[in-house]
Amino acid sequence: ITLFKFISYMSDFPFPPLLQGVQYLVENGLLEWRAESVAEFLYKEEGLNKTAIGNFLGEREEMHLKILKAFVGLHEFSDLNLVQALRQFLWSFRLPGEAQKIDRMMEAFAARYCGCNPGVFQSTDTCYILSFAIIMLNTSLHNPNVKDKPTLQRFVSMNRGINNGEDLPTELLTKLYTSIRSEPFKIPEDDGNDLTLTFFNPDREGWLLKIGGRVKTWKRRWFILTDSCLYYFEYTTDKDPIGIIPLENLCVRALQDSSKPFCLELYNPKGQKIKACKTENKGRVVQGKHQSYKLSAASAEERDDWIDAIR
Ligand code: 4IP
Repeated sequence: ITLFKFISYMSDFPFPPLLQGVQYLVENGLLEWRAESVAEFLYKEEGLNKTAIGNFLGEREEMHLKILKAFVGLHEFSDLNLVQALRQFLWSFRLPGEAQKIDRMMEAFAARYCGCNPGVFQSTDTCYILSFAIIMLNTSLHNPNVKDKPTLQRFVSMNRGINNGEDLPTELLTKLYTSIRSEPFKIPEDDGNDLTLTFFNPDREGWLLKIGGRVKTWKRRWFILTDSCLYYFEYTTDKDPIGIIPLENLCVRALQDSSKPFCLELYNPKGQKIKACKTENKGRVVQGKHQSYKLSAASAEERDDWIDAIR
C-alpha cells in the first residue's frame, strides 16, 4: 500500500497511476477486483492522491462506472441539504477537469442524493442541474476574477422551472445560496499532500552513500526513515523522493566493503530481490533493481545508529 501511495502520488506518472496501482494490489492479492472493494479502498485509505481518485472514478469503462456508483454509495447524505452533501462529496476526491467525467460523477451524486432524500426534488435531473448551479455559484462568488457577483435574486431566477417545470421553494434556494456565500467549497489540494506530512516527523534522517543496482556508482542521497519505509532524495529540500524502500520483510546488517567504509546492507533474508520503487529522470515510476541495498555512512557510530533505527 505504501508503494501504491507513492505511485498514486507521482503526478507526472505517464499512464493512469491509480489504475496501475490498483492492478498491482489486485495482482498481489491485496485487493479484490470488485466494485465495492475498490470503492471502499479509494474512500477509506488515507494519503491517496485525490486528483488521481477523481480521474479514476470519472473513467467511462463499465467497471469504473460500477466503482463510481459504489463510491458514491459510501457517502451518507440523508437529512443533509444539497450544499452540505456537495461539501462532503467534493472533499472526497478532486473533480477532474474533463466535462464528460464531471458529468458522470455529478449524475452519480444526484442519484445518490435523491436516494437518501426522497421527496426533496421531483427528479434526479433537478438535483443534477441544481448541483451544477451551486458549483457555478461557488466559483462566481469566491473567484476574485469574477467581478459580477450574482445576488440571491439572480440565483433564484436562474433556477426557475428546474423542478420538472415547477419552481423550487425559495426558502431552499435561499438557504443554499447563503451557505455558499458564507463558506466556499473546500477543495482538496494535492500539493503538499500527505507524503509531506509523512516526512515531517521522521524516525531518522541524514546523508548516506548508496550504490546503484545495475550500474555500481556511489551516489550521495538524503535518506528519511519513517512509517517503516526508507525514502531517499537528491536534496534535503526535495518534495518528491527518488526512491522508496518498504522495510517489511527486510533485514539490515553491517558490512565490510573494500571501496567504502562504514557500510550497512538491507537485504531480503529469503534471498529474493527487494521490492522497491524509484522515479526515472522523466518522472516515470519503475521497480527498483536491487538484490540488496548497500549504503555507506560517515562514521561507525552513524552506521550503527542507522542499523538500530531501521531494526
Ligand atoms: C545509477 O547510476 C544511480 O546509482 C542510481 O541511483 C541507481 O538507482 C541506478 O541503479 C544506477 O544505475 P548512474 O547514475 O551512474 O547511471 P539514484 O537513483 O539514487 O540516482 P537506484 O535504484 O539505486 O535508485 P539501477 O539499478 O536503476 O541501474
